[in-house]
Amino acid sequence: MSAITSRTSRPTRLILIALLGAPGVLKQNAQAATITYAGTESSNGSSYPVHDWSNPAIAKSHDSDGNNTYGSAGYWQVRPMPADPGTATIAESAGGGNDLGTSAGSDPTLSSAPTFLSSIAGGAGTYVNFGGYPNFRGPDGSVIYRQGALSVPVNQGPYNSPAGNDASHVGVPFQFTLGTSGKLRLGIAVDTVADGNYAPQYVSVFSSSTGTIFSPALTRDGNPDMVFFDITGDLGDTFIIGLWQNVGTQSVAALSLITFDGFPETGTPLLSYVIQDGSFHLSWPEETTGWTLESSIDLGNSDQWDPVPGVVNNSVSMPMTVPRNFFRLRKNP
Ligand SMILES: [Ca+2]
Ligand SMILES: [Ca+2]
Repeated sequence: MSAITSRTSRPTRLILIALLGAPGVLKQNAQAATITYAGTESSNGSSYPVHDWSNPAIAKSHDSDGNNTYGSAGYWQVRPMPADPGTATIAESAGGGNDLGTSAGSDPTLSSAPTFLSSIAGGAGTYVNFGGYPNFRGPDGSVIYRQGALSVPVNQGPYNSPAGNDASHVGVPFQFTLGTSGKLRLGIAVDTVADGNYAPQYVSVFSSSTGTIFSPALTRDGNPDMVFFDITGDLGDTFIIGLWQNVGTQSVAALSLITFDGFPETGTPLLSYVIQDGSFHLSWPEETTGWTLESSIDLGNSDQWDPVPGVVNNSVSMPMTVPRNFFRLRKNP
């Protein structure tokens, strides 16, 4: 057994140097939004990652920020009820621009708004929660509810879709606008009302600068699906979600859960060190590119910095042979 010490730090100096090395890094140029389909998580009758969206004990395939729960940056869980409500049901109509049920007098939508949104609004439809709907975990990852939904008419179109020209209709369950620039992963849970007829064939996200970005075709089988999109945008960018059903199958489509997750910060990598067996080991995240590790043995007099040799995959080990040594990551010009 060897003694190991570990510590991470993000000194102010390192950030300052990073900015000097990359002039303009703080400049916020307006850029066109981007939308990318990121994957679908499905419950299938023997595995329940969608039902367990907030439960870190259940493995997730598409969590972007590494804590194994969806909705870490914010969520709306539409109109859940006690798990065994007897004959109680919800069937309440809602106009366009509604608050997604957060102000409902009984069994309201549970929500935590992400800091990067300036607004979010539900589409016209009906809040529903009936016997036989699946049980979902609550936001605490533990309490079990019978999950409700916002059911919207799929009555716009026909429009082009992956199924073909004028092959599908669409309804809009919600839209949101960013209050700051950033990158987020949006999760949308559908096929959540125990009947695939009320599930969408596709989920889409639209922005004026990207047009409509579709998911692949979903399996409309009454087993919940959670569709993820990665979105980058600037303050004021609006994103409109669509639920699609092919011509001849269109009716209504239900939305039960909206989640937002962030991404690990990539602007300034975290430099970590470990001392093990008399060697000093420095590293920073392997996926980070564009930084050079430099060292100086005397900050006060010369401020002389030299590249550290032997770095492989953002990692280097060196013997502890000098009385003191300073290290920094410098952004490559
Ligand atoms: Ca997460
Ligand atoms: Ca399904």
